[in-house]
Amino acid sequence: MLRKIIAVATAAAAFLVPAGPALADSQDGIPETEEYVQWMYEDYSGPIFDQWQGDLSNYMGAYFVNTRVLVDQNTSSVKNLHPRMYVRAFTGQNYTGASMTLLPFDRAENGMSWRYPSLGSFDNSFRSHRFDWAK
Ligand SMILES: [Ca+2]
Repeated sequence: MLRKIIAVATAAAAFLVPAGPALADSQDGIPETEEYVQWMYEDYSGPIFDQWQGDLSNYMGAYFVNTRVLVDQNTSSVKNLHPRMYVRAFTGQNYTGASMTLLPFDRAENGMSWRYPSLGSFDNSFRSHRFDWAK
């Protein structure tokens, strides 16, 4: 009987204890590891939209944190904080249109980077994004 109680208690404890480190919180306004972060203005300034890992096929109903400002076609600087995955940002919904690739965090090569303080012709154009394991 005691052995059974201990087994049940152990199972309950295993269920309650998190399996690993806490995940980053999307849309809490804090840039964290494995997030794709968009800012309304250049140089990573102004309203912010931080999205942990998951893809977004459109930005309908997506607002910069603590604002009533839509993210859709309103981004002017970006960072990819994922250490291994690429981010592709698209000018169309559902990953269509022209796209720009961000390298994994802290990487730069061949004129590409993990961050862009301004977006040139892509300014105010992004409408979806996804994480990819390759460029
Ligand atoms: Ca965050």
